[in-house]
Amino acid sequence: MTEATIEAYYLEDRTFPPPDDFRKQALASDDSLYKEAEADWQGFWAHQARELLTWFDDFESVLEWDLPFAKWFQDGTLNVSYNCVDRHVEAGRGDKVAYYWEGEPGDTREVTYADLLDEVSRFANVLKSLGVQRGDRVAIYMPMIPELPVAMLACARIGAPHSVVFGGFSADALRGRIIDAEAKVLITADGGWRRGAAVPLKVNADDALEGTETIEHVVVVRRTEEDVPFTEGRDRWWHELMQEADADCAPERMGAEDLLYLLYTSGTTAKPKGIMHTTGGYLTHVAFTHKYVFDLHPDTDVYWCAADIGWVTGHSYIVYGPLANGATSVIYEGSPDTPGKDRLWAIAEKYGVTILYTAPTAIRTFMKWGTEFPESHDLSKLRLLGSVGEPINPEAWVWYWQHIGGGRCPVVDTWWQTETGGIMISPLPGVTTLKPGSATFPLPAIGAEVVDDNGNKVERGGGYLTLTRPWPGMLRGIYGDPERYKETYWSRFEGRYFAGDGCKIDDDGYFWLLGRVDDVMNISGHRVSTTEVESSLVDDSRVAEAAVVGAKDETTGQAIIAYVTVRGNVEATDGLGEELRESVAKKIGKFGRPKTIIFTDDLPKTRSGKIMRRLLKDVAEGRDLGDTTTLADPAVVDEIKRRAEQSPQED
Ligand code: 7RM
Repeated sequence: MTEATIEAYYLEDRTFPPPDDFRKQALASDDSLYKEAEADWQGFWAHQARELLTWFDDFESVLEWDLPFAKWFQDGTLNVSYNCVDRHVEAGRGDKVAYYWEGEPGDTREVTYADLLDEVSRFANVLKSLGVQRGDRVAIYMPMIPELPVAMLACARIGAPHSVVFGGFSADALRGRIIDAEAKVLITADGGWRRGAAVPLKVNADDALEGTETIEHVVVVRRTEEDVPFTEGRDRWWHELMQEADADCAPERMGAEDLLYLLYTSGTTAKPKGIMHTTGGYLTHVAFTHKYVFDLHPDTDVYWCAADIGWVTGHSYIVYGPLANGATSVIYEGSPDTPGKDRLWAIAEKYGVTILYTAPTAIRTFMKWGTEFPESHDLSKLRLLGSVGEPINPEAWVWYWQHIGGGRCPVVDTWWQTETGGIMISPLPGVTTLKPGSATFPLPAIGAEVVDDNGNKVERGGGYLTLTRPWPGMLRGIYGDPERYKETYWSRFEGRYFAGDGCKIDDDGYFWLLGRVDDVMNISGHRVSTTEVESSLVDDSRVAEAAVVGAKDETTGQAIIAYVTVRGNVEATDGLGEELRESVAKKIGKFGRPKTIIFTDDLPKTRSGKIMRRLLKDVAEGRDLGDTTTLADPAVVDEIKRRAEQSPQED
């Protein structure tokens, strides 16, 4: 199929029903899950909890809901590491591969469920020997190596909540999180490989620990084998401790509502929020969604979520969901362009990946690099694709479907948040007819509605996304700050969880996520979504990526400033800028026409790949830049500032 045909499909507003052969083998191929959930949504979750998990003590209480505080399966007991590891070994699946791991330099490891049981048990004993007790918090700051899930599961085994801090975060960010959680032990590594260079994790960790008072020991995995500073008494090598450790460690009987982990996420203030996730409900939610959204056939699928475990996507869909379901997954340590821009496709081919879950920003980067990279590998084993992290523009969706999925794989666009714990709005690939760019419908048992400024339900049209019922994976609060929890999520609309996302419901009832509401612009009284403008810019096949901000403007309130990167062999001329402005005006209306288009080689992104519009807004409004420490590549902003000064402005 040619590019021109794809464009034509998009213009036709084509929909994608599940392909027949996909539907025939799918776990869900009709509306029965939705029906069961609608008849009794609490009963539905209780059923899933019992079907998908192994409980030490069954629960009687399904839900205690004292808005906004939920308790799921309160009186049940279970252990997350037992559910993710032991029971698969006990069922005779010890030799099954849990993780095919590949390091950036090309070294590989196969970790079976039996290996996991051995290592998790040993490391659980290591933690105990270092004085970690049930309820103590453990900080983890590691590269994407198998020891990372082992460390998380070992914490879960002994009932010590973990707080994983993404390895790309700075020493300052790590320090703040350790202080807030009052962590007792820190687990890290000498370093990790990224674009051929060693990320100095241990050096950062030492820096972070200056000014913290609670850490008693630091456990260090040897990965890059570079010399690192070592503090006698406090610091211990992982491999030495593991050698001495006993390989038997009985999993703790945990209450369903015991804290499983904290994960810090940025809000609108400078202080990150420690999002709390607990045991039974969380594991039920991630196991259920991982099974049905990805149509997981654990005996034949090779599943790859290409996120970092340091983000919630990795917690839920690399570690807890897939392991609870006994899946075989791929983990890759490094950068997608090392040694070449085909690295992901080489890995997918090598392991026979059948399910791939990644982010729109990655997909647009692959588009920019060109189709020759995926085309140079056999991706015919792929049968399902997923997207998460931001709205996916229809053009990227169709490109992913065509050039990665070979036009045969459903694409599940999954909306959720750190706070929701697991996927909330998404297709079921054997059931749902897809529309490129829409996350489609709330999953079975999930209550999601769009409301207007006054909190009135919007049946069709745009507004704010809210969640109307508790769900088992929901955050239980913000660590140490119940007031902020109420205020942030439960005070804007009475009785509803406020997600902070704009959303439009179309004539067929499909949900279209429009980005954060803080990104909604107001141009001469017209509400324009940054996403809508971005989407129409990237519709042009010459555009690789676009980020749009509303900058203060004397006459129109806000003016639309668009930062645009073009595809490989396209020249970024003033003429192209003019054409793009006109084409947006045509698609959205004159008020949607960007005042300025600034061409740039790259966009400022957080390390999880979200575009930092706040910085772009600062540039557009000529302000000094605020905090840039969460940027993946700080050099990008200087370039953008230079380009902004040179770009023609139009009214
Ligand atoms: C999983 C994750 C949450 C925010 C959320 C949205 C945006 C995520 C989608 C999406 C449109 C999607 N957790 N978001 N997925 N927007 N469509 N499929 O990303 O806490 O880091 O971010 O991400 O704005 O509120 S997160």
